[in-house]
Amino acid sequence: MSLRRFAAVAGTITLVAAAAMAWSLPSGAATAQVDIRDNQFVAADITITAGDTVTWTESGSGTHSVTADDASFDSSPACPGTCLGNGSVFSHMFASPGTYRYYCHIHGGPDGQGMSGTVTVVTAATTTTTAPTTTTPGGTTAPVTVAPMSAASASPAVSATAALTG
Ligand SMILES: [Cu+2]
Repeated sequence: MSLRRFAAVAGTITLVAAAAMAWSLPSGAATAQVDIRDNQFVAADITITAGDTVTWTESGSGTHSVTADDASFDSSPACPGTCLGNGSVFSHMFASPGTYRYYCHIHGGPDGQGMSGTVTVVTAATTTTTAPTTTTPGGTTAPVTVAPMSAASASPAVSATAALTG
């Protein structure tokens, strides 16, 4: 493969990857980070925009969970038992505005007890967004058309239909 050909292929792959990302993520979606320590969430209270994702990463050495008061998400439903540990990552996308309290099964509880935190989700700013345009290099975009059978060859199909409805 020549260098020029390689560059063209690499460029196409980059375009496809960019298109895929634009397709899967809401416009302007961001990711907020929260640190899970022994025994607190840092920052405990964060504010994000609807559609954003929060990623919790444990830097502590104990066992913890990220559990919503309203059960809308739970990193570790079986905790205590199976919990997050050092290096564990948990993510949740918040689609709707509101205030979401969460806590650790082991060191906290609902309503802000002990090891707990709050995610405040505000409405996304109103922006005019255009649908992402995707290109499929080498792909077929034309609809599949089926040629009608000629009258001469239609009789087997007719008998098949009769068998189905009979
Ligand atoms: Cu904990």
